[in-house]
Amino acid sequence: MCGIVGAVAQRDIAEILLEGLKRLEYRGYDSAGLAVISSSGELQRVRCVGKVQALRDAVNQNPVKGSTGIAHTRWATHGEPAERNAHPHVSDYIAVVHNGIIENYAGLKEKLIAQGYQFSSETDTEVVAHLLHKQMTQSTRLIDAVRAIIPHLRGAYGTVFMDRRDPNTLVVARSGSPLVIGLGIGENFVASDQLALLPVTRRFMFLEEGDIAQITKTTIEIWDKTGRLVERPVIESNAQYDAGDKGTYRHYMQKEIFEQPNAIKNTLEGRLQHGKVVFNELDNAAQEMLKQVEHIQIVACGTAYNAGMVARYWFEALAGIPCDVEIASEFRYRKPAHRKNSLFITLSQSGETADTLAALRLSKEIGYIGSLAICNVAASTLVREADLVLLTKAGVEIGVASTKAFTTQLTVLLMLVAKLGRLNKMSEATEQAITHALQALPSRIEQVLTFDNMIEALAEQFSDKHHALFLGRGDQYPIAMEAALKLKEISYIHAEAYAAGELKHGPLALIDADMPVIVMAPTNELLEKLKSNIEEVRARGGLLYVFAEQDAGFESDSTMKIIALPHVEEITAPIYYTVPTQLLSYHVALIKGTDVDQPRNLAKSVTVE
Ligand code: HGA
Repeated sequence: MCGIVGAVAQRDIAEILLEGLKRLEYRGYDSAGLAVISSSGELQRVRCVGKVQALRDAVNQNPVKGSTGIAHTRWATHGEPAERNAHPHVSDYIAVVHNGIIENYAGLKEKLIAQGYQFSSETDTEVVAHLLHKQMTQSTRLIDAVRAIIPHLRGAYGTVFMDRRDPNTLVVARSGSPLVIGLGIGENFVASDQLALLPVTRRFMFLEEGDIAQITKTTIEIWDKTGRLVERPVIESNAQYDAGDKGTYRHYMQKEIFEQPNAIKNTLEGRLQHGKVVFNELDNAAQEMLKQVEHIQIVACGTAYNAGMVARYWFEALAGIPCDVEIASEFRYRKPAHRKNSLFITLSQSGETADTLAALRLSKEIGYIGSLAICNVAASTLVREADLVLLTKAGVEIGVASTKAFTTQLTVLLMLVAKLGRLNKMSEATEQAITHALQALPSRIEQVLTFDNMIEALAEQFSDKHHALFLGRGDQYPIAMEAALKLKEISYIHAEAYAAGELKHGPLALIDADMPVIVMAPTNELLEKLKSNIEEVRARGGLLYVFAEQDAGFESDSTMKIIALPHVEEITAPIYYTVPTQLLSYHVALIKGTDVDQPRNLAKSVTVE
């Protein structure tokens, strides 16, 4: 989602701000802007709709100079993407950038208008700028004014404030939206994501919920939510990010699809030993707690939710542990009932997903036996707040449509199934079957990636379609859901997923030659049932595309195209069958000419609810 970069330095910082925003581009946004205080105390603001490159062009036309400034990429929540709504928002000498939503902005706006403030945007953010300006008439220091207005703001936000009359100071506040301070020598920085600041520093302080900080060139003071002056640890980051690093690939998404064998290898490394799953990060106390688990509640959003849905089949079938899965935005407002000895599992690539974080916080009130986060970002809020953490080692995922994060989440989940299963009543033989299948998985995925050309040719047949139906049974049903989501996200084709047995209860009415039906048909005990469902579609003139094993007994003809894949172990088939559907969505999107890495209206790391 939107990105924040700020700097208080001893050099011109326009280029640092622009480069920082560029590095946050992958998160998805619709407009961008910056404000820099000049040496004579002027506020120079440049904003535009569109990409950071457009902002850079505008800055080249209207150069800004100065050593203190703030910048922002906006993903609109209140007010259309337009220059007037782009951040920073200004109230006389105050400038503000903001991630998140001020939920009570309407009431505040009404009062401010009654007091004579004029609004030039439809955003909730502009309310904060005017409110702070009003408060500045009673406070001498920016920090005092910020502390005075924060209790009046409801919602989730990460905010950076600047006063052009005090060009040596930035004030930042975090409540529900991440902020990190980057430490330099004689200069300091702030951003919503450390990746933005890697060209200028590797030393970071991560703000915690409710923190307010005052940053100058040489000092950093942080107050926690109780108003106490606190120290936050300085972390040396080894994060990697090279904006130009697509190698020979056309898109980050394509690169990330092809990185999956390695991402899975890294995620497995050191965790499979002699046919057993070993999580060194879970200490004795954690193991004792896991022994008590009688039920699992998984909560996540989007692709991560689909991963949770696959895990439900695994937890129940392989480990014998009842498991429920729920979308975080539903769970958090549903007043869920308490369950005895239930483990609360959250999944999130970024670890900053607002709804998932809120669900995790709610789980602590409900009284789960403990919480466990599966996440790709070690320095994220989710990782800090969960009792137990299992990291995926996918590496930075830039494409908005998640690929390697999904398959590595599934990899960790399957290891967890083995771990919890063994603490329950799973046999050693089942654990060995799981570890064996996981060990073989990277090379299996390498094999399936060689089908890229064939799937590229297949994609031609989808690009003029407006709808598509994905079918699966058992643990392939959530893979059909993920495949449909991927096609929607990047090709803008309307796609739905159904459990194949559900077809005759409604969706069969949709079948005609314009509705391609894609079937996930690995060899397993449900294959015969699935074949009957396929016949139901054929009998009604449907056009089928079936992903199956070479010897599954299917033959291509004019109504059915078989994509015959090499053999894979049954347990890991959901992970393996995901890959060709990722390639299919990618190639359809290429043919349609969409923005594959930053699809319209979408953002990575969904930090608003
Ligand atoms: N609500 C603000 C900021 C939006 C945001 O944080 N998006 O991720 C706006 O609409 O400008």
